[in-house]
Amino acid sequence: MGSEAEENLDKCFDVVSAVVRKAGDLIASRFWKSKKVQQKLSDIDLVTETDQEVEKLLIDTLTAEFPHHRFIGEEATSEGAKCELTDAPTWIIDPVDGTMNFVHSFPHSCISIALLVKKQAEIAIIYNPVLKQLFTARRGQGAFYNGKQMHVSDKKEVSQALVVAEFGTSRDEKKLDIMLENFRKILQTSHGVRALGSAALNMAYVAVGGADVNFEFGIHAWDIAAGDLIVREAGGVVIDPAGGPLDLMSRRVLAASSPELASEFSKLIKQYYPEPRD
Ligand code: LIP
Repeated sequence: MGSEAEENLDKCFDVVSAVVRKAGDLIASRFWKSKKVQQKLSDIDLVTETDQEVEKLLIDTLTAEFPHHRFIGEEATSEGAKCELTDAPTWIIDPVDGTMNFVHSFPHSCISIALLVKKQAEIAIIYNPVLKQLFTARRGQGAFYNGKQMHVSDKKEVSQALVVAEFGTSRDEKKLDIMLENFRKILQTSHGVRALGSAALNMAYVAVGGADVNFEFGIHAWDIAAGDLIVREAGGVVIDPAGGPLDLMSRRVLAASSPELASEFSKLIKQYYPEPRD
């Protein structure tokens, strides 16, 4: 039998797995219908009623079971809640990552949720309820795709890599120029680049070995908290795009199947530092 803390994490995993399934059913039931959409920070940064309802369902359910836990949720933050990570057990939640895809019924959206304790990720789930793709990880216990253990690819060189990257949800001209330059360099040096519109699923695809590198400037903690643990538990690396450790609040991420690939890729791309930080 494990320690009390381990048993508590077991319970956390069971509770969150069940509520993610339930929330996924809600997303799936609305997926092919038209949605009520509102704009957030730009006309390509959207929120729907489903984003808000799913976040509420997740937070209400987890609060009822674990009243001392804290939350960083995408929608609560956009309504003014503080985005503050402390040592307390904290769930970091993106209720619908890939909202633009959800709005258009492009079946590439997911729930992304991670539990951090003392700022260390312990549990991570990414779930695309339309294609029924469930990616899970617990610290030290490996990463799983629909219940089967998964591993990153064996790629070590950019010339052999398939890259997933996004332009993101801002229309900032400076960022657009840097990204176009980066896409050009990646197209000239790698096997190809894909942009499917969900930061969390991009990381999950690196974890499952479908893609070899993912990077993005402008994401938020809720886009990458689950993907970070899932990629690392699948044997990959997650770092700052300029090299060095990932800073969850920096709005920058680079995930890769090997340290060699991450290092070569980080030297290839032009850097961008989004403001403000989370
Ligand atoms: C978005 C991602 C998108 C990424 C953005 C943002 P949202 O999340 O799905 O792929 O480029 O940076 O993170 O707003 O749909 O939850």
